Amino acid sequence: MIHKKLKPFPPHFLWGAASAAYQVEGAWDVDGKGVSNWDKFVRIPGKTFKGTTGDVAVDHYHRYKEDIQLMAEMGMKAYRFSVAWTRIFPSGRGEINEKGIEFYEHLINDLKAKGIEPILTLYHWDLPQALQDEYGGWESREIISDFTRYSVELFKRFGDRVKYWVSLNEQNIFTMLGYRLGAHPPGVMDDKLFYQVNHHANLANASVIKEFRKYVPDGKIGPSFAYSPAYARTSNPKDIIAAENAEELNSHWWMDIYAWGRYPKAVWNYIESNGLAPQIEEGDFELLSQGTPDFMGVNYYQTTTYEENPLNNGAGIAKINTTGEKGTSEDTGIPGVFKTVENPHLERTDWDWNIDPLGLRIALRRITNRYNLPILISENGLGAFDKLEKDDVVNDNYRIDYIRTHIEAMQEAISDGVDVLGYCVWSFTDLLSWLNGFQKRYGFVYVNQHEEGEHDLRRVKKKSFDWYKKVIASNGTVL
Ligand code: BGP
Repeated sequence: MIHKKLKPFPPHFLWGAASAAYQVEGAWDVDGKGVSNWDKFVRIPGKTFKGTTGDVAVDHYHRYKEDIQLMAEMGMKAYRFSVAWTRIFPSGRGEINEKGIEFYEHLINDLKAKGIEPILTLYHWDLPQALQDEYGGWESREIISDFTRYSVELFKRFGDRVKYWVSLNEQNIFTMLGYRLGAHPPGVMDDKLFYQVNHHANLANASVIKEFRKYVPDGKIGPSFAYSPAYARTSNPKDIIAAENAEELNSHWWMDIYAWGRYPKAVWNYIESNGLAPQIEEGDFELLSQGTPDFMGVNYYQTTTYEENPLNNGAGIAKINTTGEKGTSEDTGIPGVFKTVENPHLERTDWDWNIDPLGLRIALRRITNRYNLPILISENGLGAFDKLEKDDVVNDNYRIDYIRTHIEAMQEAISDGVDVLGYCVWSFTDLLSWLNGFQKRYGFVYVNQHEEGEHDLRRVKKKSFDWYKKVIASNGTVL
């Protein structure tokens, strides 16, 4: 559909950028912070690119003032960040660490003073290690009350100033990589446990949303889902059903429960017949239906194309590209269900991520059609090798192209009738990429941080910085 005239972005549109505590803060053992699962995992040899850790990350903990000053200079309207649970409750529960509260207190106040709307993520993957050791973290239902207690503390402390909250960041990714691919902590590969862990995370998500209503009645909360719309490789019905399987298993499985408190039927019956269904207890679905969100947070990076995957000798779990050597990722699948395949119509990044702006419009329309909820684009951006040139210049024209085309697609979707609350680019400063180290960069601000060699952590504005500044100032009319 071509619109003769595009709808403008709404007047208070949240033009922003996003980050996560472990990826920016550093100061991993400072001011009473406890040890998280990531603090531990990165110390296991071979787990991250060149053994990178977030011990220092980009030192945002000590340099947040400078970073916020840069955000203000850019004119940013919103900043999405996450709280490190281990700063607030070093052992996950029990005594509160006031020093941790103080840090976020200052961060939030500083943002507000500069007219930047804070968007607070409660959980962006850094689980207190103490809870993993004590009861297996997400593997136990005990996590529900501990996560709720921690979240309620933040609602009480910051609910008067923070109006936008993200509950869980990319539950689909942290559980998939943690419990199916074994690539994130706790490094497990167990399909049945994967579904059980997800059920607990769903309950924890619903429980905090339910509590949120009591403490922050005028706020908005939702999870951030990593949505990669499924395409079929051909019009062969066998490829179409493979893509439908992927859409249901990889997306509706999570978004249906968030929005409606129920699991999609086809997936439930599939996992049940394969002995993978989670244990449900009385009252679970009641809680799930009471804890529904105000918006769907969407982290969009790419679409995925699927084809038929035979049951016998079909493709299974395969290698992911964490080096930036183009073409080193392999197609992956579930035998008898689907298999991924390269899309010949799309360019790929050096990490083999498809570049597909139109896919964002498709994503936004599909979510709107199915759930009819407002959408916060909580992440979107391009990971690339940036080059710091002479006189501190970074010419990241490829990033400008990526973001521009995605903003255009977002405006098309708004014109289609999608209610988009805001757009957070991943990321503001460069930061640590979980498995890819500091070489995979996303920021508008270059940070001189590397695995090896000179790294004085200085901040350098990239070309995209000035470009996005103009986008914001013109409310998306100058792209
Ligand atoms: C999302 C995560 C972010 C961020 C981003 C980029 O899945 O929510 O934390 O890391 O992806 O991913 P990567 O660093 O692997 O390129």
